[in-house]
Amino acid sequence: KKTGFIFDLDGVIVDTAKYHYLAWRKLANELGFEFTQEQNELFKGVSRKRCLEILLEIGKIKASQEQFNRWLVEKNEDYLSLIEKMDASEILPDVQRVLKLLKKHNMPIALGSASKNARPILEKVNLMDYFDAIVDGTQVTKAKPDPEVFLLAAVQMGVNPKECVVFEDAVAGIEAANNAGMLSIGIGEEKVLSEAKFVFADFTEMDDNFLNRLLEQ
Ligand code: B16
Ligand code: MG
Repeated sequence: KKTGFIFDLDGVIVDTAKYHYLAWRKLANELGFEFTQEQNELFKGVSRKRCLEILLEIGKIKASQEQFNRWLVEKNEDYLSLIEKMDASEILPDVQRVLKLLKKHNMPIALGSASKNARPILEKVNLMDYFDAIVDGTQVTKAKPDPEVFLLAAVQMGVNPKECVVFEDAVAGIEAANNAGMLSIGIGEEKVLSEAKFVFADFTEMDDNFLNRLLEQ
């Protein structure tokens, strides 16, 4: 029996949140208002479109459909230029140790991300080879906390959802994992990710014993 392991991207494998933040802040400033790092917390795990809706609510700005779509493109172009030079040095601590241990035990591994830029990012940081399945924002119609992204990852790995483990940094992502009937593991702060079955500050806190127990569950 195999356990499937699903990784979120932003905030779990790499910290792209800082680049998303810079791109959203640039747009906000152009539109004449401030966008704080604290407000950026609301954007984690949330789709690009929903992020822009929230940003415009913060700035109290009304937009036509055409303007809205133009700003979406503009933000993404800025984001893409910011992540252009990303490399393996931006992989978060001990991510490779965990991926290697799972690979050593032949466990299926999937990505479950809301980002439409997930593939190019995995390529830049050179982690593509670890993944048996990649489910991203180009394939799902319902955003986290809907379980769609993780259920699709389970299908693509050929594993029962009840036998999947999800690593997530966003509240909506933990909810999505729970809604999928999967074991949710929060990466971040315990008080924020209180709905998760287990929480670790980062992968350096998760030892091989814990991982080995997950393989056997
Ligand atoms: P994009 P994840 C999410 O990635 C980010 O957390 C979120 O801030 C972002 O808006 C979303 O991807 C969409 O990203 O604009 O690149 O399509 O955490 O689900 O890996
Ligand atoms: Mg995330």
